[in-house]
Amino acid sequence: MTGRTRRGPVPGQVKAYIGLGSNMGDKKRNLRVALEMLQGVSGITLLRVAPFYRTDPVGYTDQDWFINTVAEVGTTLPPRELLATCLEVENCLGRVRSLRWGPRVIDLDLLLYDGRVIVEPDLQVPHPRMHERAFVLVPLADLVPDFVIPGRGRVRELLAGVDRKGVEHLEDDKD
Ligand code: PH2
Ligand code: MG
Ligand code: MG
Repeated sequence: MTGRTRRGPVPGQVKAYIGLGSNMGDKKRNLRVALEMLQGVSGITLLRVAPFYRTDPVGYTDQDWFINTVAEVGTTLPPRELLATCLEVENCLGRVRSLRWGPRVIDLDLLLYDGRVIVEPDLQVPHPRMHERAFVLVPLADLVPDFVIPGRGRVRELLAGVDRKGVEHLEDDKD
Protein backbone atom coordinates (compact mmCIF):
# COMPACT_ATOMS: atom_id res chain seq x y z
CA MET A 1 0.00 0.00 0.00
CA THR A 2 2.57 2.52 1.13
CA GLY A 3 4.02 4.75 -1.57
CA ARG A 4 1.95 3.10 -4.29
CA THR A 5 -0.97 4.64 -6.09
CA ARG A 6 -4.11 2.74 -5.21
CA ARG A 7 -6.39 4.33 -7.75
CA GLY A 8 -6.55 7.47 -9.84
CA PRO A 9 -8.08 10.76 -8.81
CA VAL A 10 -11.80 11.10 -9.44
CA PRO A 11 -13.07 14.12 -11.43
CA GLY A 12 -14.41 16.80 -9.12
CA GLN A 13 -12.15 15.77 -6.27
CA VAL A 14 -9.56 18.06 -4.76
CA LYS A 15 -6.37 16.86 -3.12
CA ALA A 16 -5.86 17.05 0.59
CA TYR A 17 -3.10 15.82 2.92
CA ILE A 18 -3.73 14.23 6.29
CA GLY A 19 -0.99 13.68 8.90
CA LEU A 20 -1.36 10.51 10.96
CA GLY A 21 0.37 9.67 14.22
CA SER A 22 0.13 7.03 16.95
CA ASN A 23 2.13 6.34 20.10
CA MET A 24 -0.10 3.95 22.05
CA GLY A 25 -0.95 0.27 21.63
CA ASP A 26 -0.20 -1.38 18.29
CA LYS A 27 0.90 1.81 16.56
CA LYS A 28 1.34 0.36 13.11
CA ARG A 29 -2.03 -1.33 13.23
CA ASN A 30 -3.70 1.87 14.43
CA LEU A 31 -2.36 3.73 11.40
CA ARG A 32 -3.39 0.96 9.04
CA VAL A 33 -6.92 0.79 10.44
CA ALA A 34 -7.26 4.58 10.26
CA LEU A 35 -6.14 4.55 6.62
CA GLU A 36 -8.64 1.80 5.82
CA MET A 37 -11.40 3.74 7.51
CA LEU A 38 -10.56 6.86 5.48
CA GLN A 39 -10.57 4.79 2.32
CA GLY A 40 -14.03 3.46 3.23
CA VAL A 41 -15.63 6.91 3.52
CA SER A 42 -17.68 7.93 0.51
CA GLY A 43 -16.26 11.16 -0.86
CA ILE A 44 -12.68 10.18 0.01
CA THR A 45 -10.23 8.30 -2.21
CA LEU A 46 -6.94 7.30 -0.64
CA LEU A 47 -4.42 8.12 -3.37
CA ARG A 48 -0.98 7.62 -1.83
CA VAL A 49 0.51 6.99 1.59
CA ALA A 50 4.07 7.97 2.54
CA PRO A 51 6.32 5.43 4.29
CA PHE A 52 5.89 4.98 8.04
CA TYR A 53 8.44 6.74 10.28
CA ARG A 54 9.49 6.12 13.85
CA THR A 55 9.66 9.55 15.45
CA ASP A 56 10.77 10.94 18.79
CA PRO A 57 7.98 12.74 20.65
CA VAL A 58 7.92 16.49 20.09
CA GLY A 59 6.48 19.06 22.48
CA TYR A 60 5.71 16.91 25.49
CA THR A 61 8.73 14.59 25.43
CA ASP A 62 7.99 12.32 28.41
CA GLN A 63 5.99 9.86 26.31
CA ASP A 64 6.58 6.93 23.99
CA TRP A 65 7.87 7.33 20.42
CA PHE A 66 5.39 7.75 17.58
CA ILE A 67 4.80 6.29 14.18
CA ASN A 68 3.95 9.05 11.73
CA THR A 69 2.99 9.19 8.09
CA VAL A 70 1.05 11.39 5.67
CA ALA A 71 -1.81 10.36 3.38
CA GLU A 72 -2.72 12.05 0.11
CA VAL A 73 -6.45 11.86 -0.49
CA GLY A 74 -8.77 12.97 -3.24
CA THR A 75 -12.03 14.26 -1.83
CA THR A 76 -15.33 15.83 -2.72
CA LEU A 77 -15.95 16.65 0.95
CA PRO A 78 -15.62 20.29 1.98
CA PRO A 79 -12.80 20.96 4.47
CA ARG A 80 -15.02 21.00 7.52
CA GLU A 81 -16.54 17.63 6.64
CA LEU A 82 -13.10 16.18 5.99
CA LEU A 83 -12.02 17.43 9.42
CA ALA A 84 -15.15 15.92 11.00
CA THR A 85 -14.31 12.61 9.30
CA CYS A 86 -10.81 12.70 10.78
CA LEU A 87 -12.30 13.21 14.26
CA GLU A 88 -14.75 10.35 13.69
CA VAL A 89 -11.92 8.00 12.74
CA GLU A 90 -10.05 9.05 15.91
CA ASN A 91 -13.15 8.34 17.98
CA CYS A 92 -13.73 4.96 16.32
CA LEU A 93 -10.21 3.95 17.24
CA GLY A 94 -10.93 4.87 20.84
CA ARG A 95 -8.99 8.09 21.17
CA VAL A 96 -9.46 9.79 24.52
CA ARG A 97 -8.30 13.38 24.73
CA SER A 98 -6.48 14.20 27.94
CA LEU A 99 -3.14 15.99 27.80
CA ARG A 100 -2.54 18.41 24.92
CA TRP A 101 0.29 16.89 22.86
CA GLY A 102 0.13 13.82 25.11
CA PRO A 103 -0.06 10.12 24.19
CA ARG A 104 -2.67 9.10 21.67
CA VAL A 105 -3.95 5.92 20.03
CA ILE A 106 -4.37 7.89 16.83
CA ASP A 107 -4.20 11.49 15.68
CA LEU A 108 -5.39 12.64 12.28
CA ASP A 109 -4.53 16.21 11.36
CA LEU A 110 -5.85 17.94 8.26
CA LEU A 111 -2.62 19.47 6.95
CA LEU A 112 -3.48 20.84 3.53
CA TYR A 113 -6.68 21.18 1.50
CA ASP A 114 -6.50 22.06 -2.18
CA GLY A 115 -3.79 24.66 -1.59
CA ARG A 116 -6.29 26.75 0.36
CA VAL A 117 -5.83 28.95 3.40
CA ILE A 118 -8.57 28.62 6.01
CA VAL A 119 -8.35 30.44 9.33
CA GLU A 120 -11.25 29.75 11.62
CA PRO A 121 -11.21 29.10 15.38
CA ASP A 122 -11.57 25.32 15.01
CA LEU A 123 -10.09 24.81 11.55
CA GLN A 124 -6.75 26.11 10.36
CA VAL A 125 -5.30 25.05 7.03
CA PRO A 126 -2.40 24.78 6.41
CA HIS A 127 -2.01 23.18 9.82
CA PRO A 128 -0.39 25.95 11.91
CA ARG A 129 2.63 23.94 13.10
CA MET A 130 3.27 21.58 10.20
CA HIS A 131 6.04 23.69 8.64
CA GLU A 132 8.27 23.28 11.70
CA ARG A 133 7.68 19.58 12.40
CA ALA A 134 10.07 17.06 10.87
CA PHE A 135 7.61 14.24 11.66
CA VAL A 136 5.21 15.92 9.20
CA LEU A 137 7.66 17.34 6.65
CA VAL A 138 9.66 14.13 6.11
CA PRO A 139 6.66 12.00 4.99
CA LEU A 140 5.07 14.97 3.20
CA ALA A 141 8.30 15.48 1.22
CA ASP A 142 8.11 11.85 0.09
CA LEU A 143 4.81 12.71 -1.59
CA VAL A 144 5.03 16.36 -2.68
CA PRO A 145 8.53 17.80 -2.18
CA ASP A 146 7.82 20.75 -4.48
CA PHE A 147 4.48 21.72 -3.02
CA VAL A 148 4.49 25.29 -1.69
CA ILE A 149 2.71 25.48 1.65
CA PRO A 150 0.75 28.74 1.46
CA GLY A 151 2.50 31.42 3.51
CA ARG A 152 5.35 29.08 4.52
CA GLY A 153 7.34 27.87 1.53
CA ARG A 154 8.34 24.81 -0.44
CA VAL A 155 8.19 21.51 1.43
CA ARG A 156 11.75 20.46 0.60
CA GLU A 157 13.16 23.84 1.64
CA LEU A 158 11.24 23.83 4.91
CA LEU A 159 12.53 20.32 5.55
CA ALA A 160 16.11 21.47 4.97
CA GLY A 161 15.59 24.01 7.75
CA VAL A 162 14.43 21.59 10.49
CA ASP A 163 16.30 19.02 12.56
CA ARG A 164 15.26 15.63 11.16
CA LYS A 165 17.23 13.62 13.66
CA GLY A 166 14.63 11.59 15.57
CA VAL A 167 12.70 10.70 12.40
CA GLU A 168 13.69 7.27 11.14
CA HIS A 169 12.29 5.25 8.28
CA LEU A 170 10.54 2.11 9.59
CA GLU A 171 11.26 -1.20 7.91
CA ASP A 172 8.64 -2.17 5.32
CA ASP A 173 7.08 -4.98 7.34
CA LYS A 174 3.66 -3.47 7.32
CA ASP A 175 1.61 -6.65 6.93
N1 PH2 B 1 1.98 14.93 17.71
C1 PH2 B 1 1.82 15.88 18.61
C2 PH2 B 1 2.86 16.24 19.57
N2 PH2 B 1 4.08 15.56 19.38
N3 PH2 B 1 5.46 14.04 18.27
C3 PH2 B 1 5.62 13.14 17.28
N4 PH2 B 1 6.81 12.57 17.12
N5 PH2 B 1 4.61 12.79 16.45
C4 PH2 B 1 3.38 13.35 16.56
O1 PH2 B 1 2.46 13.00 15.78
C5 PH2 B 1 3.17 14.31 17.57
C6 PH2 B 1 4.24 14.64 18.42
C7 PH2 B 1 0.56 16.64 18.67
O2 PH2 B 1 -0.36 16.25 17.78
MG1 MG C 1 -1.27 16.35 15.77
MG1 MG D 1 -4.81 16.42 16.06
